[in-house]
Amino acid sequence: SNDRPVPRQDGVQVHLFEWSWADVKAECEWLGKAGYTGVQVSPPHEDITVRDYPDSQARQEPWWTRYQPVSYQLVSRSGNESEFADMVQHCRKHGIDIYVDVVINHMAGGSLGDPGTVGRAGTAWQYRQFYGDLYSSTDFHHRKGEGFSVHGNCQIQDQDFHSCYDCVQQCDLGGLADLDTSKQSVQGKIAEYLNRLAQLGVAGVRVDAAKHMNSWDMGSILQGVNSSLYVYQEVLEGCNELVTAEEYTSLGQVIEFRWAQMVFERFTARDLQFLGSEYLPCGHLPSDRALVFVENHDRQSNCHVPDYEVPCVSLTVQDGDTYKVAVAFTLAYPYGSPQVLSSYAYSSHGQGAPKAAVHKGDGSVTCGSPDAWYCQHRWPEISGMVRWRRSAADSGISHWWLSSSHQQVQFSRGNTAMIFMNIGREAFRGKLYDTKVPAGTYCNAYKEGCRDRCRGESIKFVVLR
Ligand code: LAG
Repeated sequence: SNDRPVPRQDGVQVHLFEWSWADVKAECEWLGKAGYTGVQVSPPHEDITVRDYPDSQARQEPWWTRYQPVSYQLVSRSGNESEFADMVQHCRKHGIDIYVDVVINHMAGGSLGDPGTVGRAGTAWQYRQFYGDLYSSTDFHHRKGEGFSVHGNCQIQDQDFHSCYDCVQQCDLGGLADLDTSKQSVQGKIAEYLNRLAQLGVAGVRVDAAKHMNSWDMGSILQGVNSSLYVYQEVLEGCNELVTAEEYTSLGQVIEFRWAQMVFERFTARDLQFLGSEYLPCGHLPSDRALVFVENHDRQSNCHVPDYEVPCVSLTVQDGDTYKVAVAFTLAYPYGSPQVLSSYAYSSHGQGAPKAAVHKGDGSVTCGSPDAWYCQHRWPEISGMVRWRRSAADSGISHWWLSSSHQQVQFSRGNTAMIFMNIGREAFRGKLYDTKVPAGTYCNAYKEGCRDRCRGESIKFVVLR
């Protein structure tokens, strides 16, 4: 049984990818007013530092250093522990929960130039041998003889997902030192880290690479963790894989990647038939167990970058209007807990964040300027739909209508919220009369953004006889 909290159904969280604690803190008042309810921050633990990375004049180190823990000290590019704690407390005052991306499946592997032997906070480490005095060699898996091996452990290979359950959870993920999470002492150290975050006021955690940890081990870890923590786990399930998302649903929510896949397939095919949670490929999780998005930071790094050979399997910010409509649809649809990505342009897989801060200190932001932060969460099409979702509260879908071209969809949620989507070229000729929404003047949330009153475009519903 699961007594862990989940976010309110009409809430929306935003992943402020690579933002500093000072910038997140400065954003929370705006977020609270806009109707957001939570922020996922980048991993706060001590990570590796790399030298000689490309574009080091304009950019910070590659974003992926954050997924290589050296210790659980809260020292990262985003700031130190007191800045972190200050952010958490400040955001709470504005009704914004902070969710932490916790990387507990593995420890650092290194790469790019000299990986260095000390982490960002000065902790000495050596691949698979020791990480300060936190972990030593016996805390890692040593599963020899499966696939190719590095320092006495196998490396996860694509075919393992369909043929070797234990390899997925005991071999190394992309060269990263795989913790033996079946060991009680390892479980205890991870639980201690999560409890420390909860004590600082953190409301939830995204469990990175959860599929690569056994769900029983994960359950044992969570047994020692403060029960008010919201948990959502990254289980990147493909069809017919041996490790399934369902194994993790009793522990918390699971990231429902099949939502992103369904949205990508329908919008790319420009055919909106079979749009919705009942059409997810090879099954779907119950709504209160699922976290959904159109894209995440990994997906953006796979798409439209010349140096990466992984296929693009989601819409990304580079898809322009189609992306905006797909995000709006995700926010309008009452399934799962939605997450919006707020990122920056990257033209290669690992490209780091802009060096300039988001908040300039005079109250203005650098969002949208070339080579800077996108701030997708502030776009009117997205922040307006955050408000729309709140106004729809917990009403279900009614009056779904699909045009014969399959390029136009409309539906209502209760008697206050209605959406018309058009991804075709012809003008929308929806069945405007077929709704519970009474005659009156309504705000076009998609155009208006999140402002309190409707100052821009309004839409009039009249009764036709
Ligand atoms: C995740 N979820 O399961 C994260 O969402 C994803 O961003 C992480 O990969 C991954 N799992 C491990 O936590 C990212 C990058 C990788 C990067 C890794 C560690 O997508 O490219 O690997 O973080 O920094 C990098 C190099 C690899 C190298 C590895 C170890 O790119 O070539 O083998 O480091 O040295």
